[in-house]
Amino acid sequence: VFHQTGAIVPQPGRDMWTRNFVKLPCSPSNTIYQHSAPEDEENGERQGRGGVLGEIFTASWLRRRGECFTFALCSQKAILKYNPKYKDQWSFDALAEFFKFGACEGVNISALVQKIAALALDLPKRVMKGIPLLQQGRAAAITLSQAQISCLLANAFFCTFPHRNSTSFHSDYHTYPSINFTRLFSHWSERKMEKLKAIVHYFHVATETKLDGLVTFERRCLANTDARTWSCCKEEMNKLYVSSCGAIETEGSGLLQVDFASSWLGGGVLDSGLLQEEILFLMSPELIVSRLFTEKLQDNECVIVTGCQQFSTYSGYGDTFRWKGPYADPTGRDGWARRQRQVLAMDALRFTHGRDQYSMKLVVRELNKAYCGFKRCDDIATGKWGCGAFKGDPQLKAVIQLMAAARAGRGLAFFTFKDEKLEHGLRQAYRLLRTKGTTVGE
Ligand code: AR6
Repeated sequence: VFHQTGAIVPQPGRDMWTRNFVKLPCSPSNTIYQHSAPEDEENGERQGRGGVLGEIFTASWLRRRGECFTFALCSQKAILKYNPKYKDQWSFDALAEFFKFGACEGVNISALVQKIAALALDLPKRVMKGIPLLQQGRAAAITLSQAQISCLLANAFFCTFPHRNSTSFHSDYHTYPSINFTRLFSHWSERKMEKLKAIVHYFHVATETKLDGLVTFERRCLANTDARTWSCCKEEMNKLYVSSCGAIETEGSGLLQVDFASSWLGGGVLDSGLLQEEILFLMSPELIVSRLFTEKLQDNECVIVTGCQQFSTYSGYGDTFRWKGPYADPTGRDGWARRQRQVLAMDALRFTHGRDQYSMKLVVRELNKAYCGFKRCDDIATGKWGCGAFKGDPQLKAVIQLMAAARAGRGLAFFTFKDEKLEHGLRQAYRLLRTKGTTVGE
């Protein structure tokens, strides 16, 4: 909430350990937090910080005493203390390898880990009110401050979120994406190293500067619209800009930027995935917190995030992806102190056999998905949505998005990502549709 001085302060409230809310690590109902006392309580400074959260702090404490523990080991120890069940299952080789460098682009990693621990410990002060889940079938929005998000992500770094590690059908959160960073720390690869650079850089900025804006996460659900509704649409094609140069996040700034999402928001961002969505989440890690509370998207749903900040720049894609460096985000803020950036996460259908996608039922599913995100929004920056990992037909998907935008009364900026054939084909098709005054229904 906004304090009368204009400062943003956490909204008071109470802990909610129920099925409609995020179970927070610091909740009095979190038994693992309550039961495990730190082992070396001689250090008075840690007293009162409680349970395993205090244990995280051990890392910095040991460092000051000059004990020869590596930080990777300390972090690992803290994480396993929270998750004793996984002692023999989780590996931390990627984290250990990353920590071997000691520094990343001038940031001392050990010192930073200490700060991330302190940030994680701040949770009870920063998040005083239960965070409601954005559940399937319910349109709802949550607004968090950037300070709260950084604190929640610091907890995700130390894997402290309870009940979030099991993917079993019977577990509380089996329809939610993972949030604890476990998989990011295991199974070393070049990709993981680059990802960790982006994450570590985010925490560096979050602990060194005051992030004082807000971010809103809105789940949208579209009421049932069937093929008949679409065939009655009288709108003609709206504005279209097509280019084979540029990318959604750069040339499309100021527009509603489409995230080629997974129904599990963020897809493989906390694992090995490094496609459009994962890269977007790494450049703007505040998006990762959406995984904490956004249930898997259904066919008629999407999520719009307003206000996230970009912290890094990158080059390459997939295996060639590299974290390039810091990004000083010049994007202005709206009346709610949110960055004027809107990201629309919408998941296309994944096809194994390409020909399946031309069935009207599936075309309508894609039309509805796009329309759900496009309506009541700004003009849209998009591209080959669903046409990489998900194997969609770029021409069909382009026309689907054009139709959804027309029905929503929005213009489309379409970045074909170096695909000149699609660029020319789309221009031609568009010209034809415009000249003939073809409607969405037709
Ligand atoms: N701007 C414009 N176009 C881009 C950009 C960009 N920044 N980056 C990539 N493209 P893909 P999908 C083009 O495969 O098929 C993730 O794991 C590029 O030509 O990411 O919907 C998600 O989590 C690329 O081939 O989207 C999902 O699980 C094409 O866009 C899954 O992938 C499609 O990008 C979604 O797969």
